[in-house]
Amino acid sequence: MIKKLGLLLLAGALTVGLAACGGSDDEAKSAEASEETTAADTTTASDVEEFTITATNWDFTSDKELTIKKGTKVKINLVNEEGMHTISNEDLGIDLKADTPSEFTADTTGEYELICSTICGAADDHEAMKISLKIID
Ligand SMILES: [Cu+2]
Repeated sequence: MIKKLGLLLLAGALTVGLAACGGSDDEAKSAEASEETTAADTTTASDVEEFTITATNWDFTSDKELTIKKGTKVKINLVNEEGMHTISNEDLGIDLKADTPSEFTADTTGEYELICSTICGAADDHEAMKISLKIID
């Protein structure tokens, strides 16, 4: 009688153990699924504001004043219509090249200056290549 009870307890413990395993598997799967959903959501176009800057010698032909709402994810592209230009701003972590878009989240309000970071001509011409980027509340 005591032996049988022991077996029953053992069987019970095994069942609980297996059930727990099954449960955690399901949890892992549903966690994976929700991660995939979240990843897909962050890449939707509406979530990222995209700008394209076009540069010539020695000016920008696109908007030279950009205004972005705080919290926005931003993607900036650069097209060199003439010459070789790159754009940077250390505070925002922008290091933009013609074939490499730069992405950042606008999380600190303020006025930033994006400058041409390639010496693309005479100092006066090169230094005149500036874009103002405002991050507002
Ligand atoms: Cu330049």
